[in-house]
Order: sequence, then structure tokens, then C-alpha cells
Amino acid sequence: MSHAWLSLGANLEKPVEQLANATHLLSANPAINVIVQSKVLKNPAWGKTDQPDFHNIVLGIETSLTPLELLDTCQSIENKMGRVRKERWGPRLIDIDIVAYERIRMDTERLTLPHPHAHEREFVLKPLSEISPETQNWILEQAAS
Ligand code: A4P
Ligand code: MG
Repeated sequence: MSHAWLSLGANLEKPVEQLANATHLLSANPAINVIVQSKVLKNPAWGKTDQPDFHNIVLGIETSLTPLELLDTCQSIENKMGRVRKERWGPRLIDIDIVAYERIRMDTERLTLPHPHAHEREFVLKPLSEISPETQNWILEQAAS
């Protein structure tokens, strides 16, 4: 089993329920155990600021999926929950990003690890520091190197 950290964000239609629903769907996958969940952080939208506030959490999981399989799983949950991709950084029912997968560094067309924006996003760093300060430090070190 490998450890990974997921960032979940929502800013439409009862965001806290969307986060709980996504967490539930992730734990329902037999290849994923949700081990730890951060507190919910309500915060202003980053990037594209003219949209409702976001609610964000970070989950620590254990998984037998490879990084790409995990990405597929996250995207299929987003789709199942009715997410429609319209504009980059725009409002969303649910967004599930892979912040880190073990200490793997990769940069491919579909997947960049650690997540390329994690180190500059308070809504990732703050919940991550609560559940895994070592991973937060590693992400900041990677960005500085
Ligand atoms: N991709 C590459 N690396 C990763 C990774 N580590 N995890 C690719 C997940 N996906 C990764 O993402 C676009 C593509 O990124 C995917 O197809 C995948 O192959 P997307 O989710 O389809 O599109 P998006 O989310 O609109 O774009 P992007 O650039 O991922 O946006 P972000 O970074 O997810 O930002 N403000 C607050 N406060 N809280 C938020 O949660 N979220 C966003 C969305 C903007 N502002 C926010 C928040
Ligand atoms: Mg995304």
C-alpha cells in the first residue's frame, strides 16, 4: 500500500456536503482507505476570484492504485458527482487533486507530482500541515529546489 494526499475543493450547492460525498465515494473504493481527514477550511477563491468562496479539505489515504490509476479514480468520482469542466479555475461542485503520492516526482501530460500549485496554495498547505507536516515540508522543499 502507498500513501497519498488528496486536496478536495467545492464552491457550489452545499460545498460541505459535496466534500463529504466525495470522501464517501473514495472510501467506498476497495483499493483506497481514507486514513485521515483535515478540518474543513472555508476560504476565498484562488486564481479566479469572482466566484463563491471555496470549502477545502485534504485527505491522507492508503492505496494499492498507481498514481495514474488514482487520478482516473478521482476524475471518475468528479464525473459521477456531476462535475462539468467549463473554465480553468472556475466554480465547481467538486475538484479532487492529487497533492502528493509517496515522495514521487513526475511531470507527464496527465499528471504532475507533487501538484504544481500545492506549494503556493494556503487551502492545500494549511490542511496538510494539520494532518502531515512532513509532507507539507517536503512540498515546500521541492518547490524551492
Ligand atoms: N493534472 C496534472 N497533475 C495533477 C494532479 N497532481 N492532480 C491534470 C490532479 N490533476 C492533475 O485539471 C486539469 C488537468 O490537470 C487534469 O485533467 C489532470 O490530467 P481539472 O481538474 O480537469 O481542471 P481544473 O481543476 O479546472 O484545472 P486545474 O488547473 O487543475 O485547477 P485547480 O488547480 O484544480 O484549481 N480556490 C480555492 N480557495 N480553493 C480551491 O479548491 N480550486 C481551483 C481549481 C481554483 N481556485 C480555488 C480552488
Ligand atoms: Mg483539478
